[in-house]
Amino acid sequence: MINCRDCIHDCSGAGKNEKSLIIIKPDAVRKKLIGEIISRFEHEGFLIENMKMVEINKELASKHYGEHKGKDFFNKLINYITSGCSVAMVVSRENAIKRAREMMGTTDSRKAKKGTIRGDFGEDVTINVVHGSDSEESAKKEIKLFFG
Ligand code: DAT
Ligand code: MG
Repeated sequence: MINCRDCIHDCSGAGKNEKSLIIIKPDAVRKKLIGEIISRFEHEGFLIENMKMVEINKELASKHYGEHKGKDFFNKLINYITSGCSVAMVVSRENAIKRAREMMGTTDSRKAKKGTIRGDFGEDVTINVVHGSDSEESAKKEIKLFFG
């Protein structure tokens, strides 16, 4: 079996191809939103380059959210992201990072606009459906953390 990212064909289309790590978080998996969320990315021209279901453990969660260590919401965040299965995926297109974050909506789902993923399906600032990398540097780090 070969990974899509290793295949010889270029399915990405024109333009500068950028990658982002997207996580479909446990609340979205429980709400059976995996297909809906993947469809939204595909309809916006993202290529799904790699994908897996993952039960994020405390160690992986602490590494992924390392920048928030010491903040008052850190334990709540770790308990939530380790509360069930997630789907991690590497997606790509032109301006992937910015476009994915626009599609996700703002961190607090209650403030996210309707039509965004968090605005449509999120509950609050913790239970907010999806993660998306916030810079090229974070994307590289996060993709390595989840996919090696
Ligand atoms: P984002 O997920 O939009 O990139 P972030 O990187 O600032 O937001 O924070 C990571 C996660 O931490 C976020 O998805 C939910 C949680 N979080 C952030 N700010 C919070 C706050 N003020 N209260 C509770 N949880 C928060
Ligand atoms: Mg972030």
